[in-house]
Amino acid sequence: MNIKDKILERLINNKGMRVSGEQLASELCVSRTAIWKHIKVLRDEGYMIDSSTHLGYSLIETPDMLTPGEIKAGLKTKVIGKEIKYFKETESTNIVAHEIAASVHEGTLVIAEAQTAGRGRLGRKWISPEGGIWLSIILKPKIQPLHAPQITLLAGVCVARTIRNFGLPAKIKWPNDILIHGKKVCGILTEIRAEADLIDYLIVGIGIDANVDTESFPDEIKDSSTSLKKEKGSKINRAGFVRNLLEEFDGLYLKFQDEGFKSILEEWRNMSATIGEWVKITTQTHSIYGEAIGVDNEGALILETSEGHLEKIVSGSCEHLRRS
Ligand code: BT5
Repeated sequence: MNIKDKILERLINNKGMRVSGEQLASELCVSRTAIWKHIKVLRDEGYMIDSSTHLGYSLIETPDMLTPGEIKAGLKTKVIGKEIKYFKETESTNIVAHEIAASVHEGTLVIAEAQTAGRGRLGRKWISPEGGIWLSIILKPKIQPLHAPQITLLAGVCVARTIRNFGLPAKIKWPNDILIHGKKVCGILTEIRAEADLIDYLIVGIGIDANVDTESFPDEIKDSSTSLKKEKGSKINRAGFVRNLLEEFDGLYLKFQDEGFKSILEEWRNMSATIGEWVKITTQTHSIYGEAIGVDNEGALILETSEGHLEKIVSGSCEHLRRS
């Protein structure tokens, strides 16, 4: 953590109280002038910090931003989010993650306030205005490339848990959407770089419509999408949400490494909006209709077709249909 983030962490932990400049300077082994300069930068970033020569600094208000300092204040994780690359705006956090993946530690987070070329699966566009949460986590799991879809399901459980922690009834639509009351609030894009049988790195891109106005989305998705703000009736604390998400991810990813994917499956099934539904699956080559009856140990969807055959779907787009 750099000095500015350390100052911010202390101010956040003592919000509303005074933190003396002299104490900060001696704890962080820098001069009082250096502390003052960092405080000035924090103010420029939108933090309201009161200062008095004798009593020190006091944090009055934090901006609604996803800066590393905001996210790291009080973050309890072992691997995820130890390193954070922050952008006010970037093309796509997944693109940045690909660029840096080889040279950073596992668990590094790339996060942006807005994306200009957010991407979904199969070249689809992901709308990413300010107010959302657009992030990518870089992982280096020791699994075979064919098991990568398991990480998408793991990420889905983490997002659904976090949304539930915030009091909303999230469900997972296979393979990569999180829904609230049947509407999409989050999409997950997992991309890998692999050689032969080993994954070099894996990027989990997660997009959450947190405090965005989905009413301003294009007509095609206006009615099928929603936001946390809309469902809750008020804005959520985005930095707090990201912190919680990273903590859920950290815990579940370690469990996945220790105990394998099976340990996550039951929770996924319990949160699934897809199992028991009649669905249309579109793959690269064809479409299949049937009832989703389960997910196997690899994360593939098991479908019972109208002819009574069992089909295993490893990847594809899934549409929930009404029962006739
Ligand atoms: C996804 O693709 O749902 C994966 C989305 C992943 C986005 C994250 S944001 C951080 C990281 N960086 C990136 O560049 N991407 C990841 P897919 O299943 O293909 O769904 C895409 C479809 O969802 C689009 O074709 C639209 O119909 C719809 N859509 C686009 N933007 C949306 C939004 N903000 N909220 C809800 N639906 C959206």
